[in-house]
Amino acid sequence: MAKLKDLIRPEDITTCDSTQQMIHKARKDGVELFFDRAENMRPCPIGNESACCKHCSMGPCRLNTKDPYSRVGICGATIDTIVARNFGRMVAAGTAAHTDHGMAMLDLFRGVIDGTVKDFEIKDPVKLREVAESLDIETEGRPLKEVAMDLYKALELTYTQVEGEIPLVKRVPKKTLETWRQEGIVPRGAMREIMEMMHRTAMGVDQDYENLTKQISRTALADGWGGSMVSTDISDILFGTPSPVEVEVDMGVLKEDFVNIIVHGHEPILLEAMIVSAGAPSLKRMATDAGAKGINLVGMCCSGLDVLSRHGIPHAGNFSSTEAVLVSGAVDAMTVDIQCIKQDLLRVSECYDTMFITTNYRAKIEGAMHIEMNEHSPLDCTDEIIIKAISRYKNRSKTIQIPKRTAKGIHGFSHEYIKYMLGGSFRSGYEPLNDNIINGRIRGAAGVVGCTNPRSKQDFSHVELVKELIKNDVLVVQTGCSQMALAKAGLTTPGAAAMAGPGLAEVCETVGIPPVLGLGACVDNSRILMILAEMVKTGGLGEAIADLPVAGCAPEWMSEKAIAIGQYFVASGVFTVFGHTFPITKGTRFERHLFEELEGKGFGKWGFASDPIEMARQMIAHIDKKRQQLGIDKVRERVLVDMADRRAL
Ligand code: XCC
Ligand code: SF4
Repeated sequence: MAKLKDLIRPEDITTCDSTQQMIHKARKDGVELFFDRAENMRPCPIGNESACCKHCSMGPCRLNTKDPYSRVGICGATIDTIVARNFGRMVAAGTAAHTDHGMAMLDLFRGVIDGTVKDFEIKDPVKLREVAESLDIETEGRPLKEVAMDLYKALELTYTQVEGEIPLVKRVPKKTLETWRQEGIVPRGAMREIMEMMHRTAMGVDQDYENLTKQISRTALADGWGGSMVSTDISDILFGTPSPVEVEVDMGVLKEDFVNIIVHGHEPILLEAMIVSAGAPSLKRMATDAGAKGINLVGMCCSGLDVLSRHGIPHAGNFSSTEAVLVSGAVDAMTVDIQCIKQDLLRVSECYDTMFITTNYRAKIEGAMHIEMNEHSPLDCTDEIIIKAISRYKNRSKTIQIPKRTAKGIHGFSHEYIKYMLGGSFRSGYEPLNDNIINGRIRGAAGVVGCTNPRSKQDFSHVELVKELIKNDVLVVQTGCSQMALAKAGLTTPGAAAMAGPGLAEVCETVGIPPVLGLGACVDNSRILMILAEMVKTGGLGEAIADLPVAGCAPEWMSEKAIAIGQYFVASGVFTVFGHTFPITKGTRFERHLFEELEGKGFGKWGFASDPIEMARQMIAHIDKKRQQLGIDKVRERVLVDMADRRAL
C-alpha cells in the first residue's frame, strides 16, 4: 500500500462518517479496501465509453472514442452496432440477475404450496388473492392452496412463456401497452427474451442499433414487469407485505457485547431463516454461555432492505460499506448469498478473523467457507452459521472499534400501503396523491435508486440530489443502496419534511410521512412501476406513464442490474437520469436514440449528469414540462403564492 500521507483523504471518498472512520482504521491496520484499488486502477478509457467489441476472435476491436465514425470493426461493425450490442448485453445480464432471483422465489413458493418446504408458509393470503385476481384467477370460495397453485403456474409463464404476452402486462396502463405493441416489444417469457438478446448481439447478427434497441427494451421489460415484479409479489406473499416500521441504521447498530452477524446479498430467504435461527432458545443460550448478551442480526445491501421493511431488523449500510464494516473487528460472521458480493470481502474478513460464509450454490468464492442453504431445510444452514459466529465471539482477539453513529427512520412503504395511507381505510386510493399533484402542492414524483460506487463519492450525490428534489416539492420514492444513503443522512424521518418545499411539507405533515419513502430492495423497483400504473389509473394525469410528471435517477450506479432497471423505466415512459458515467460513446447515433428519439415514440428517455444539482435540474425541468403538457402548470404558481401569503400572515 502507498504511504498514508499520499492516500486520498477518506472525506473525499465518502460522506458516510462511519465508513470514513473505518477507512482510517483500515489504513492504520494496513488493510487495503476497494476504495484504494479504485484510486490505483484508472478505468480503461475505451471500455469506459464502451467502444470495444470482443464478441469474436477476429477482434477484440477498439474504435476511436474521439472520432467514433473514423473506423469500424474487422467485421465492419460500426460504433453504433458496438455500443448498442454492449448495452444490450448489460441489460441481458441485469435482467438475468433479477429474473433468476425471482425464479428462486418461485421455487420456494412451489415448495411451500406442495408441502416440501416446511419452514416457511404463506404469510399474506390477502395479497395472494389480490395478485391472483389481478391475473383473472378465480378466487371466490376456493381453498388458498388451489388458488396459490394456479397463481404459481401463471407466474411461471413470466419466465418460460415462448409466445404471447407475459401475464403481468395486465397491470400496464392501456396506452403504455399500446406503445409497446406498436413497437412489437411486449415481452414473452424472460428466458426467451434474454436468449434472443444474447443471440442478436453475437457476431454478425443484428447490426441495426434501432432494431437492437427494441430487443433491449423488450428484455428490460421482462425484468421490470416480469422477473422483478414476481420476486416482489412472492416475497410479500411468503414473508409479508411491508408496512411502515421504524428502523435503526448505520454501523452503530453493531454491539460490542453481542454476537454480531451481518447478512449481505439479495434473496430474502437467508435472512428470514437467520431470524428464525437467532430466535431459537438453544442458540440464544449458547451465545450467553459464551459471554455475549445475545445475538445481533444486522442486514446490509438489498438483503438488509428486504427484512428491514418487514421486520425492522437494523441495517449497517450500503454496497460501499460492506468491506469497511468488517474493519470494525466487531463482526463475528458475515454471510452472503448472491449479487454485489465483492470477492475481496473474504480477504478483509480474514484480516479481522471474521467468519465469512457463502450459502448459495450459484455464488461460491474461492477459498471461502461454504455452508449451503437448502430451501427444504434452511435452518440447518443458518443454525450452523450462528454456531460459527459464536465460536468467533468466544475467541475474539482483534481490537474492536465500532463507529458510534446511528440514525432512525421510517421504512417499508409498499405501494399497497401508500394507497391505504393516503386515502385512509374507507377510501383507500391514489386520488389524494394525484389531487395534490394536480393542485400543485406536490410538483411531481421522483424515484431515486441504485448503487454506490467507489468512483463516485459515496452517498454524496444520492443525498444532495434528494435534498434538492424535496426542496422543490418533488416527492421521492427510493429503493436499494440509495435508500440507505438517505436513511443514514436522516431524511427518512417525518421530521425531514422541514427540509421540503412548502407544498410537499404540508402534505407530509398532514399525512405524517417523510418526504422520502423507502420501498425496499432493487427488485422492489417494481413497486415504483405499480405506483406509476396506479397514478395513471386514478386519472387526471394523462393516459400513459409517459404523461406523468415523474422522473427517475440512479446517481452512483455500478451494476449491470442498474442498466436493466434504467432501461425498463425508460421503456415504460420515465425520464431516467444516470450519474457519474454512462456506458456509451458520446456523439453517436445510438446515444441520440436513447437520449432523444425514444421519447418521440411514446417512451421515456435517458439523461446523464455528473453533478447532483444538475441531475435535479434535469428531472425538475422534465416534471415541469409534463405539468405544462397536462395543463396543470398554472395552478402551482397560484398555490405557491397562496402559501407564501399564508406564511407571511
Ligand atoms: Fe447492489 Fe442491491 Fe446496486 Fe446496491 S443498489 S449495489 S445492485 S445491492 Ni441494488
Ligand atoms: Fe471485431 Fe466484429 Fe468480432 Fe466485434 S464482432 S470483435 S467488431 S470483428
